[in-house]
Amino acid sequence: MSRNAEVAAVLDEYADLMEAQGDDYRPNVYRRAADNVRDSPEAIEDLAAEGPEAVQSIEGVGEGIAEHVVDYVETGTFAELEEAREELPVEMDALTRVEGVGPKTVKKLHDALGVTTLDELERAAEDGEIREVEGFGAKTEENIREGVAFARQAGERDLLGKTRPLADDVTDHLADHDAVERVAVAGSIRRWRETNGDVDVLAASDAGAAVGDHLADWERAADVIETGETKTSVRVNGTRVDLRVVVPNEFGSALQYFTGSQSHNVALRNHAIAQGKKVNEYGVFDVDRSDVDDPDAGQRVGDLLAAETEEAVYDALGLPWIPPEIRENRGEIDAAREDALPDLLTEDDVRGDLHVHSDWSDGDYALAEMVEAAAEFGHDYVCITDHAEGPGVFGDSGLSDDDLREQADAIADVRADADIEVLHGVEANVDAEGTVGAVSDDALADLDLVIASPHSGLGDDGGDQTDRLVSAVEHPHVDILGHPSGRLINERPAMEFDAAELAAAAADAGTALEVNANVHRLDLWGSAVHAAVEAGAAIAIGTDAHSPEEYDHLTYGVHTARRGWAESGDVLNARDLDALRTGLD
Ligand code: DGT
Ligand code: CA
Ligand code: CA
Ligand code: ZN
Repeated sequence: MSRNAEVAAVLDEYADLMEAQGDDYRPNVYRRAADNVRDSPEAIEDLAAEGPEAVQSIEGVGEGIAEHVVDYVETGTFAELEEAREELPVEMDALTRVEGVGPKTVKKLHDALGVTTLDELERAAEDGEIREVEGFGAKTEENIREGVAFARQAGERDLLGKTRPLADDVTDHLADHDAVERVAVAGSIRRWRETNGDVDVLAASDAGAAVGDHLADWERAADVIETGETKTSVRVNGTRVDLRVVVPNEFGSALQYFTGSQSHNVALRNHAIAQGKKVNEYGVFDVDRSDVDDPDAGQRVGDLLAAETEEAVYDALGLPWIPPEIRENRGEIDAAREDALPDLLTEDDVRGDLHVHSDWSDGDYALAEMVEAAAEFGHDYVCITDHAEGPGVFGDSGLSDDDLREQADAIADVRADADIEVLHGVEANVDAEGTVGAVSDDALADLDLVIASPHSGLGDDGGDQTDRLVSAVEHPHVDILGHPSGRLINERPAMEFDAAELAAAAADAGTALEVNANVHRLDLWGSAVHAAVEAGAAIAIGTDAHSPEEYDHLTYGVHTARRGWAESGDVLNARDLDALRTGLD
């Protein structure tokens, strides 16, 4: 397997160490290089073997960084990194995972208190030592104490944005083998859960051992954890991949079982028992008419009713097939029994993207490029929503009233040449008081669409943030509440809020709640979307694209909305242009 992620992590560590020492410029250069190494389709060790010039073919990698990479690939380190580690001997990666703790904070706490690990940071916070350090207070100390617990869990589960493509690569690799009759992704990835403990893959074959070996022999499999007839586990890029191989005529029941969720399976089993049936990974069995106590029968007890396909498994239990996204034991079995399953949104239903950035704020591409890419993607319309000025991650790049007026003219020009409809919106900040700013109400009124998103004061005061979000959805010019919780998965916890109360307020105000499709956010998520759908609030799926390829994130947004039982009628951007405009008035 390639070592790109490992090399990128080392470049990031070195960037942090330089930043801790007060270097303001080079860290960003190294971080950009690290991102590009991570995303490069070429194996970094192959490039390094050719020498520094080959490494420099990766964008953003200059001569100096390329030499470090070559040294690192050959020897496991490079001289400057060792010096920097000696100067500040801390577990930088673990410590900076704590919300609000950056490299400079790490250095201050190291120099003042000798903190080098997450455990030591936690102890210092619990013992009240941090508040005594200059520049820190009791509140910061409390935030750090809370952040440590979150940082511990973070990193244990992988983002769907990493595991989903990996799972697809694994299934492609397995499908190449002649003895494989069927192959499918199972587990939490098939349910499109936003984080995953591992990659579960199921294959149908009569030659289990050969299929297991085929996975173990995959060039990207770094470690082989176990291998055998029915189960093989390997590690790819730090992620565990579990393969089960079953006989073809039990593929459906195995797929049902290994898709989960565990609580869905428990509920399904109880439903089966109530009918005198038994369901497990080997099939659905009628156990009324057979000797369930036969010790030789094992799990395959009674008359086999179904096993080959998932549809047949559910059908044998008197149920329609249930989409994996909603197999979370949130009422789907009752709904299936009553033939009242939702007709879930599909990607084809989505007509446009309502959350898109250009180089007018922090995007990297011109208006015309983003619009053309939206048309190529197949959208009927796109809404440009650059950041308004105000606090947030985008510094000084936000738009003022004047900028927005100027942008309106630029969009009119682009619209004239575009194949699709181009709407003009903005993404404004919602501050801790629920105020939408910093542009004026008049400027907001002139726009086609206004997204209000929390970017500042995210849970700083702790406690419930429902009021703040409700006042944003009640703002007369706000059409969409963007990434409502402000979470960054594994990095920053979601704000606390009452999903049902927010949903009711959004439904009353006619404001949509966003499913932000960025894989670091997926915000709102399944259960909160479900609350919105139940309350009759509209959902808006936005990719938050900052570049053309990010339009592809739509699929994550759609499947997340499906986890919340959303139908096309619930979704603002599943409407055609006329209906959308009516909704935005
Ligand atoms: P994850 O990996 O933590 O993201 O979540 P899952 O749902 O992929 O769980 P995993 O990988 O442990 O197992 C895959 C599926 O296999 C799980 O969703 C249901 C089924 N399964 C595994 N172990 C058990 C079990 O002990 N009882 C039941 N009922 N089902 C299980
Ligand atoms: Ca799993
Ligand atoms: Ca597993
Ligand atoms: Zn945005």
